[in-house]
Amino acid sequence: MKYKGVIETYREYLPVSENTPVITFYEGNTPLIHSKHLSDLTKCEVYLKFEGANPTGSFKDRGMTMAISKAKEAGKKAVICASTGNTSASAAAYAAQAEMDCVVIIPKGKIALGKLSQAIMHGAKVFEVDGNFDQALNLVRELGEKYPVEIVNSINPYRIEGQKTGTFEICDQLNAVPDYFCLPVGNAGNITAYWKGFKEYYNKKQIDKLPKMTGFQAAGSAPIVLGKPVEKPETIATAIRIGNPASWKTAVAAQEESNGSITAVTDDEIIEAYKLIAAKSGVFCEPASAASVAGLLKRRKEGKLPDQQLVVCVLTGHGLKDPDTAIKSGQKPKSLPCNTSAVIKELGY
Ligand code: AN7
Repeated sequence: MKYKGVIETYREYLPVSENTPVITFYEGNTPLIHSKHLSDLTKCEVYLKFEGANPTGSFKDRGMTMAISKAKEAGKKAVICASTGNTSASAAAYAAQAEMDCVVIIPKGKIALGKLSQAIMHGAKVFEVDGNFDQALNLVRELGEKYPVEIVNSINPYRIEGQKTGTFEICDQLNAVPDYFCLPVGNAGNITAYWKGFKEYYNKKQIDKLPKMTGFQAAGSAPIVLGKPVEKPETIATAIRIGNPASWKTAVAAQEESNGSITAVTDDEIIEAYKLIAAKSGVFCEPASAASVAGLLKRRKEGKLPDQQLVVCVLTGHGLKDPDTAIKSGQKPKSLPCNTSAVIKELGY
């Protein structure tokens, strides 16, 4: 069967009609990968949902196919977003297919190189500002009010609608519902979307239980954990360098209703998990994505997650998005003369 993308596959769950032009890169249908290594390590059954396999390399594509299709349906000529990188890459690509203008506001110097290259190549009008993501999003909100540009950040409800489809896929792929569902939390759109998706699938009797929503923020950017906005958020995981999440309330609701948790992981824990997932499970995700696994390992260590649970960690973006952090985190290649004995000597075989 030919896979048709998020909108066609989940049409009955989405606010689209026959008049909605479908702007798609056949996003979704991403791999759910069993990790033997992480399962052994945690005494749980751990699966990695690799959202980095989406067409622009992150989960944002699920929401963007909806947001851009609905903007096109409404006759909008331009879209705008603030971004820590992935939203802008996705918006720029979908806007290109829709033949719409895309305006991108990014915090100066804090966007991973891969993401910036995408926005530029897809022809977005990219502006960097002296400010963080939260300030950039305020600017975008103002511009969206004053000018006929559609905001495609996750404050756009169609983004949430599209992103919830990740839930349906996971339950169908597993043929079960995870006990614990781990994911990074930045602007908190994704945890909001996933929880909505689980509840909808439950109400439609596609599943018979709900998971515990287990979100993780970076310790230097953990407003929900601290219970107050962080004015100067910092973390190596630039994707989630966000101090005042737009979907704060719905993230807390997801945590409370699911009897889950939102806690913090340090940059060191993030980088350790980032390297571990790549080296031992063969999946290369970006640092922010590794917060889900870092968090799982931390909660296991703290005794806050029992044995033998079915766990899904969402890996939200591809490792190639941020080559700088990869190169800095790993071993540099060693220079050798170009002959066999030099290589064999190094290997010690
Ligand atoms: C890889 O691109 O906010 O909690 O502007 O890129 O739904 O915000 C990205 C967020 C996790 C956090 N993992 O998701 C943006 C942006 C990756 C991300 C998140 C982001 P939300």
